[in-house]
Amino acid sequence: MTVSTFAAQPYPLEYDAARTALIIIDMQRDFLEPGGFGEMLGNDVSLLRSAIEPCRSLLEVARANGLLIIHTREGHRPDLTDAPPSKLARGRSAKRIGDHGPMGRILIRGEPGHDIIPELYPRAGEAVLDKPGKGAFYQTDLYLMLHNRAIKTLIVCGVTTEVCVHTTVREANDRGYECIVPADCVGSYFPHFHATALDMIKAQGGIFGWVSDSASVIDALAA
Ligand code: C5J
Repeated sequence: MTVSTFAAQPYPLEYDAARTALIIIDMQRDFLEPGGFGEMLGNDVSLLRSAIEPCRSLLEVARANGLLIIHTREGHRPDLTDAPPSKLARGRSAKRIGDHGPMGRILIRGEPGHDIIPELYPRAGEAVLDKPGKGAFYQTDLYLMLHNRAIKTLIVCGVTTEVCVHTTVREANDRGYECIVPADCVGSYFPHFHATALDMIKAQGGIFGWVSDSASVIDALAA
């Protein structure tokens, strides 16, 4: 075991690269691309797109260092049997999950908008985890994947900071994982939620985890 340290808040985080995974949450075309579902709902997707380049740099270093890499996608079966009626009804918007959107059926597995953006596209051999909920542990085999590789530390990136990233960090924290979130590798349509969500993670001595930045995490992994 080789112990290294990530510079982070509220204090440096010790980790073993062999027991560390990079998890990239929901960097999907429908959330991030102009013309997608996110923009159709009136959101400014540039607020999410700023996370792409830092994520790409971190992904490259994680690949070079042999970290376990897991990409997630939020979405549902075409027949919507795995989508709670409350989620389908939410927002009362003109377009809902399963309806036809600019990039195919919205948040449906196999549709173009559901897939991961080209900049961060998974390589052969990297795990892609389809999740029906916000948290990456909910109704997936993520726990099994991490347990079988004796993973202890999770570097959590992706979108959106206060929704799927936060839910996953909370789920991971309750299961005993130490999560570090590079602030520039996560994004939200709501800058104040983004800032507060990061503050909440590192508050009270790191109640949910640690907050860092891509440069610090990359420096540590590449050292
Ligand atoms: C994610 C969402 N990925 N905002 N989903 O955060 O509904």
